[in-house]
Amino acid sequence: MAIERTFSIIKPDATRRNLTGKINAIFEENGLRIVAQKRIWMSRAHAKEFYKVHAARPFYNDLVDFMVSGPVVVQVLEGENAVARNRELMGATNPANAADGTIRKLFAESIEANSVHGSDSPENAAIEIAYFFAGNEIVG
Ligand code: IDP
Ligand code: MG
Repeated sequence: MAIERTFSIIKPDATRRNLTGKINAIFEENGLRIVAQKRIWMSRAHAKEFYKVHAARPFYNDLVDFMVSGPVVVQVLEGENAVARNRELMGATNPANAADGTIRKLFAESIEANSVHGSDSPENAAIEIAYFFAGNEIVG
């Protein structure tokens, strides 16, 4: 299986509760390497652009408010089948539906404040990585 990269965000609900290390440990214990990482406070314009695919959804404005409510940790994760592997580790969007042991089952507060973002395809991973990181910030 090919080595792949995916884009991840540790969301404001998780940074607020000081969970960055616990979430990173789950990635590292499950074969994903953190090959880029920085803690940032997203601007509203940046958050709106990042989630523009959801602009027509009723939760869009609340989601943008939430994503700028505190710092986030943006990351590039690398490993075999990293996009799908990370989605497995994250669990379902709604923590009520997330499998035991997943990050969202363990840590999410709600369907909105669900602790992590992960790219949903290799194509989107490439777009999202380029949106937050320069090439020389990613060191495998
Ligand atoms: P995903 O993060 O599991 O890929 P998406 O459908 O892409 O889920 O939604 C993006 C984000 O929007 C979710 O992670 C969550 O924070 C928020 N969200 C999704 N659905 C709802 C909802 O029904 N109510 C409130 N927020 C939602
Ligand atoms: Mg998504």
